[in-house]
Amino acid sequence: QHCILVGAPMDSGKTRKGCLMGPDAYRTAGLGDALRNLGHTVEDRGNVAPAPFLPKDHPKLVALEETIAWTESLANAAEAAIGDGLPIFLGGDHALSLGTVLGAMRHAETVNRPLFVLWLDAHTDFHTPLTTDSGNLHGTPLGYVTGRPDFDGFPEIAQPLPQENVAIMGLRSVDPAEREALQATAITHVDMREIDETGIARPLAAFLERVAAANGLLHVSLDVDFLDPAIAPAVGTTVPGGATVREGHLVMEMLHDSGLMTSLDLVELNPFLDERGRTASLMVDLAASALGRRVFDRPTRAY
Ligand code: DIR
Ligand code: MN
Ligand code: MN
Ligand code: MN
Repeated sequence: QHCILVGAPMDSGKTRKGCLMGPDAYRTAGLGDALRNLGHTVEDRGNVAPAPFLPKDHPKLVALEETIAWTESLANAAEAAIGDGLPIFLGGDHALSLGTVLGAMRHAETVNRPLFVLWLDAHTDFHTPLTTDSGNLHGTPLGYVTGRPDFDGFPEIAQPLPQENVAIMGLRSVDPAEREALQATAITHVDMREIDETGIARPLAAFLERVAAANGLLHVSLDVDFLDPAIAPAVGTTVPGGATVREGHLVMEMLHDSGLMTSLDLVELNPFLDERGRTASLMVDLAASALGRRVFDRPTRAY
């Protein structure tokens, strides 16, 4: 495959700084070579910059104008890259997915195929600018792309992502307003208890079967805090009880075997909080698994 690295040093989705160092941490941890060693071609498009913006103070929301500006530029970069190969967006905080998923939606519309989104996260990121308590817009991308209201100033969502096309896995920190809104939707939500009880392979296979049956495109958004903080400490919003190294790799290996993934976000890495690059290296290893690194081959799955 042709892998396209797109740096998104976005740090405006929350107050704690450091995610702007993420793209260079992934490059330093050897993401490009890892993909080349798997036989892929790799093109690094460098880092995206936000569209011009004028910062204003807002009573609640953090860096609203900057986040809107990033959404505009990232949607354009994402739409272009998805047409040229398999883009890997190097975050940057999770607010970057406001733009990358929007770009993927535009591309899907152009090629007339449905887009599906797999969200690997401790959190649902289903807030609107009105329901967020923290004011951190990294908690809103799934609300935005599914067409929730009150995203004033952001690019218009012409055709929202259908709720049935979204699955969130790894959940263990859901704000009350998000829980109530999410439960009224058809969004698949898999919490850590379900993963404990059935394993992650079962709900993931069920979702991948739906993507395949619809001939869908699949955007995967991997938040570092999907993983347990004991193995992935370099994230501002750690929540204990997350996915293990093996659960993370199993998801990525199944994604590879499915052949369905068409774009990937690596988000919320804060290298300032890392321990000698161990979280960056784990994220690179997970991306490699998603692109075909394996111990032994498996028979190709039906989906
Ligand atoms: C929290 C944290 N729900 C918020 N969200 C995070 O600020 O809205 N998402 N960290 O990944
Ligand atoms: Mn997130
Ligand atoms: Mn999270
Ligand atoms: Mn429910």
